[in-house]
Amino acid sequence: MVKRCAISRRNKTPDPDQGMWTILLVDMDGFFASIEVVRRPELIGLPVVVGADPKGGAGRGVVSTCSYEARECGIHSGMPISRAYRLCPDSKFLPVDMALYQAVSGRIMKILASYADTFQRVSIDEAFIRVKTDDPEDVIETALDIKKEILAKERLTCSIGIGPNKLVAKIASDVRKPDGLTVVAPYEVCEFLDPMPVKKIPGIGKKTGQSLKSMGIETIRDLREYDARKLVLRFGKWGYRMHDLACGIDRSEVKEDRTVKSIGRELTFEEDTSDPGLIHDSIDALADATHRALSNAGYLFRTVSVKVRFEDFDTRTRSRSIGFPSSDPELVKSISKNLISEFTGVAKIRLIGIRLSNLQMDNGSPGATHYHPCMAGITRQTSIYEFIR
Ligand code: TTP
Ligand code: MG
Ligand code: MG
Repeated sequence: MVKRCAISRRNKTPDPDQGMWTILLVDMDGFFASIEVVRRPELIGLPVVVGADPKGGAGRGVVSTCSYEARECGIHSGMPISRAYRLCPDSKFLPVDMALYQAVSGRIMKILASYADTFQRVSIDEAFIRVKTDDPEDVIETALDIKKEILAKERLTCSIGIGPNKLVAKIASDVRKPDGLTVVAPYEVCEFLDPMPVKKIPGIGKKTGQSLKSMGIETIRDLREYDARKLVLRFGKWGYRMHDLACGIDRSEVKEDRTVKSIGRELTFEEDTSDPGLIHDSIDALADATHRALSNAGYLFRTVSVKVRFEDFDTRTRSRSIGFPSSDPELVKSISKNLISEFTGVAKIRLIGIRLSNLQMDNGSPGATHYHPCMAGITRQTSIYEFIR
């Protein structure tokens, strides 16, 4: 049954190269929280929440992550910090120390890259590793060595998914956590994916999930067995890709991405506000902080985006591009103010953010630095007081 899905589809032949390579996805466990526990061993075994200040339940902002002990109380990333406080007021609540996490991430990425034929960092705590072997014993040994080295050097655990392609490795990495290792051989792919809900496939979110449900498709097997032509009629090209993924076919390559895509900063107000003066000052402060990060990294920008989250959590973004690469902080400010003017006076605002993208290296900049894998696409959330006090 398993092989049939990959081989019997006339128009979907497996990648001829697929047998030679194996892909690992390494994802650190409870990353920010685990790093905090390493520097404060007295927190071992306790619920630890990293994120905004809960202020006795009245705090704003969100949970960045939490330890597995805190997860047992129902706390998770992205949850309002006030809710996390209500669920487990005895948790140790700690602020985000991004500089520390980036430094640890940089060292871990170096370790991971040393095991790879090709390496792709995906986020601050996650990377794909492609190794040239399809011998499961070899790959498992590599995975165990990676785990041992990270544990010995950083005292942190990770979970690893191993599969014939990125899709399978990614889904496998999440099957057993923390400190998991899940191996899916090419002939096991359909058996592995079939029972899972379709939302396990990257790109299938709430909306697509609902559309698929209305078509009677709930599991990956339902999707795989569905007529691909009908999916294309409904979803366009994405329907075809979705069907491929449900069959365990993913030809996307592990490739090193050495460019920083964007640099952003955002802040949550202490209280929802429609005060134009406060919004104006905050934009100035955010623009300065974002610009500082941009020039420290040695980049120029072409696009400025602003993000606004209203009191009801409705979130909007607007962007404007200029015809030339710039490093001018005043331009960041003026474009941002212009873009945000559409949203002021509408409703109270909870959060604002500025992002600079379409970046290129500023080779003439004295502050130019080489790419650091931890700088890609980072948004740092911070308290407004850090900027305007
Ligand atoms: P994840 O790998 O998604 O989560 P995690 O490492 O904390 O836990 P898991 O064991 O489930 O992998 O994210 C990596 C880090 O990114 C996380 O430690 C904190 C940060 N992060 C946020 O700041 N906000 C978020 O919403 C998420 C999902 C992550
Ligand atoms: Mg993680
Ligand atoms: Mg991750």
